[in-house]
Amino acid sequence: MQVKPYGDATNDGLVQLSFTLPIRESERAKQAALELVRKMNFTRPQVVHMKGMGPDFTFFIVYGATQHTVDPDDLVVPEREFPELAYGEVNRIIREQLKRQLVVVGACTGTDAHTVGLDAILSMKGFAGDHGLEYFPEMRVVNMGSQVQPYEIVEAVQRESADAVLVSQVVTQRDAHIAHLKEVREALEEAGLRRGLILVGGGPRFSPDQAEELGYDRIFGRGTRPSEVASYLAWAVVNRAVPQAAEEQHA
Ligand code: B12
Repeated sequence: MQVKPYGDATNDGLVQLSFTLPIRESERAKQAALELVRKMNFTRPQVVHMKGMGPDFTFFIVYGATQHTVDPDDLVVPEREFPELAYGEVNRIIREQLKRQLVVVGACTGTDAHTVGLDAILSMKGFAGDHGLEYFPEMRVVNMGSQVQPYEIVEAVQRESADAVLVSQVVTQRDAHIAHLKEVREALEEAGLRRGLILVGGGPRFSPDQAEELGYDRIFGRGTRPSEVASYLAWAVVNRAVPQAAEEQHA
């Protein structure tokens, strides 16, 4: 069934857009916002909010109607490759497969100082009603915090005999998140540590389909819950046969 956005009435196609233009707040700025939205092929545009952001910028919220429709049943939706597991299952799989704790090193790399997302995944307290990885007795978590350089991650992987590395990137200006994730992967490869390691990246502007391009095993995006990451790690222990290399390090 074809569907269309719903605003005031079914199928009116109303969409809300927000953006900032690099011009001073004025009637001309408002007209520019309306014209821009018309150029995007929205009809009946209305500026419902306009606010100066300092002397040279203006923020807008604009409503406009789209003519486009979409049939959700026609889409090919990527399936998640791993099942979501309960807390006990995650612990059991790790215990039975590894016969020791899974060692997880987590860091926010490069210049990025946003640690809240990484802590949400790693810390005992967790996020959105889920406990973080530290809560799992079969995991040992080393949280390196923010602005960690790739060589420091390499050292930590060697020192801790890590099975998994979790890298967080929140700032995306000039694609810094992409560059920083690649730097970590390259440093691990150069040190001969990539094979047998579960390499996971995450942050609000990533999506799982970026894993291949970045050379990561899994990428998590906005709103990730710690239980999803725990489930993935348990799945990866079984399906990615992590551990040949790691087993040797732990021996
Ligand atoms: C809090 C905050 C800060 C705090 C950070 C405190 C801290 N200790 O983390 C402070 C004040 C220090 C800060 C500083 C800056 N910030 Co700031 N900050 C934010 C803010 C408001 C919230 C971020 C947050 O905590 N989200 C909550 C967490 C739980 O969500 P999350 O990070 O998305 O994490 C989840 C997922 O993404 C995922 N995830 C994240 N990492 C990982 C890793 C793995 C392995 C996995 C599996 C999952 C995962 O799981 C998490 C849970 O679901 C955002 C705006 C926003 N509303 O998002 C701006 C924001 C991120 N900041 C921004 C900017 C620009 C900055 C500064 C550059 C500002 C400046 N000019 O100084 C500096 C940068 C400092 C630096 N060197 O990094 C911009 C980034 C813009 C961009 N596109 O890059 C944002 C988006 C604000 C904005 N709209 O402009 N910031």
